[in-house]
Amino acid sequence: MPFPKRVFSGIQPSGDLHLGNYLGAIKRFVPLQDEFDCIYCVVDMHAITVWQEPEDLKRRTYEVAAAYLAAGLDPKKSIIFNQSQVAEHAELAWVFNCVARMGWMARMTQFKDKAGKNSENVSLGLFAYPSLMAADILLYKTTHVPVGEDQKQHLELTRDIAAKFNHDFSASIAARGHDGDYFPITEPVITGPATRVMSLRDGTKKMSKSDSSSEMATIYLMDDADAITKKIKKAKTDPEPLPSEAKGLEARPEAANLVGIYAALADTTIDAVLSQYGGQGFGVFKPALAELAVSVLGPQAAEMRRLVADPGEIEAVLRDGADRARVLAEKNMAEIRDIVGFVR
Ligand code: AQP
Repeated sequence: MPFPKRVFSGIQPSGDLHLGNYLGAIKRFVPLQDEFDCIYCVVDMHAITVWQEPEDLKRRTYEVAAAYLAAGLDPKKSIIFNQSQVAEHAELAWVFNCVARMGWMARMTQFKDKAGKNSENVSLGLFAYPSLMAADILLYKTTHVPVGEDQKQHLELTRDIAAKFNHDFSASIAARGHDGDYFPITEPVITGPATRVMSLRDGTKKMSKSDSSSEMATIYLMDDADAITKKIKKAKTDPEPLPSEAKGLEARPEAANLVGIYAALADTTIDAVLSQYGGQGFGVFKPALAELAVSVLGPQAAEMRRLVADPGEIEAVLRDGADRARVLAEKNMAEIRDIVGFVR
C-alpha cells in the first residue's frame, strides 16, 4: 500500500539563522503546506551534539520558530514544534543506532567536516546525528523531506536505515498485519536555484551558521537593511559582466552564487535573471540584489523581532504542535516496539 504523502523537515537552533537556511529550507517549506501534511521541527536535540549554552539554546529555539512563522508557516495547517518535547524521537533513534552500521556513519562527510582533526574528542551524539535525523523523519513515516543540498547524504542514510529495518524485521512486520514495508523510502526534495548558498567571501564554501571566519560572509535573517546592503556590496566577485546564459556561470562560483540568490529571492529562474542582467556588471547587479534582499528579508526580520520579544505566542505554537506530533509519534512507536519485540 503506498504511504500517504507527508513532509517533515527541521532546523537546528545552533546559531544565528542565515540566508542559506532560508532559501535552502524555510522558504521552500511554505508552499508545501498546501499540498502535504507538514511537520516542521526545531531540532534542539541535534543542536546539543555540539556544546550550546542553555540560555542561547532557548533563545535560538524561539528564533527558529519565529523564522518559521515570519516566513509564512501556518500553525493551523502545519505541525510546528521543538524536537525534545516528543521523547519518541530519542527512543526511535536508539533503535536505529542498532540498525545502522558503524561503517555507514563513518562515511558521513558532515561528521568528518565538523569533527575535523578532533574526532576523538567530539561527542558520541555528533557521530550518531544521522541516526537521530532518520528517527525524526521515519517516526512520522515521512515521504518527502525538503532540505538543502548539504543534507543529501544524510537522507540517503535515512533510506538505508528504513530499508534495513524493513528487511531485518520483515517477518515481524508481516506477523503484525502490516501490508509490505513498515517505513517508506523517503524522497529528498532538493529543488530550486539556491539549494546550496555559498559564503559571500568564498564561492566554494557553504554559507553556514558556524562560519566564524568573517562577519561579511553570511547574511543573517535578523540583519538590518544596512548590514544586508553592505554585505552584498562587499561580496567577492570577479571583474567580468554577467553572462546571458547559465552556462557562462560555470567556473564563476561567486557570480553563480549571487545570481542563484537573486533567482530564489525573486521566485524565478537563473535563466530569467540572466536574460535581464546578462551583459551588466556587478555595479548594477549588486544594488538590485541588495534592494531585493532587503524587501524580502526586512519584513520577516521585523516579524521575528516582534515574536521573540514576547515569546508567549511561540511557546503556545510549540506546545500545541508537540501535542499533535506526540499523538502520531506514540501510535507509530507503539507499533515499532511491538515489531522489535519489546514486551509491554
Ligand atoms: N548554505 C546553505 N544553502 C542552502 N541550504 C542550507 N542549509 C544550511 N545551509 C545551507 C539548509 O538549512 C537547513 C537547516 O540546516 P541545519 O540547521 O540542520 O544545519 P546545517 O545543515 O548543518 O546548516 P548550517 O546552517 O550551516 O549549520 P552549521 O553551521 O551548524 O552546520 C537544512 O535543510 C540545510 O540543508
